[in-house]
Amino acid sequence: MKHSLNCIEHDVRLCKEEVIVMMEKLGMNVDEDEDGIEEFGEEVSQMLEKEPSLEEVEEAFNVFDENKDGFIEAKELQRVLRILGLEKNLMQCQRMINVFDQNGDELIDHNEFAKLIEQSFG
Ligand SMILES: [Ca+2]
Ligand SMILES: [Ca+2]
Repeated sequence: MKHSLNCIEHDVRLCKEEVIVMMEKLGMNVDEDEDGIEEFGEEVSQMLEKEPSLEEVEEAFNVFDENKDGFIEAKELQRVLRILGLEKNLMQCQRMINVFDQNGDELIDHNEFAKLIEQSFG
């Protein structure tokens, strides 16, 4: 159990590296007509450069939380990863969410997201 959790955490960290690479690529190709990607890219790279402030974490959360219900679900994570060029199936996204889901509702709330940022990017 412990072992598999470590693997998942490793997975998440791998994803972070992939995201950074993708953000760099996006940074070079932001003249596409996809509104929001440029802004999203800036926010993510700012987030990665330094300790994110509560406000920045909140902004990032809102990027993920497409339907604005205050929770990030697997589908929403999948959507953001897809924007970044990472194809993950729903089960992989759910697994990533479950690593940081502390109250067992299979969703990431604001508090859990803040911890995720801390652990993944800190
Ligand atoms: Ca949501
Ligand atoms: Ca939760």
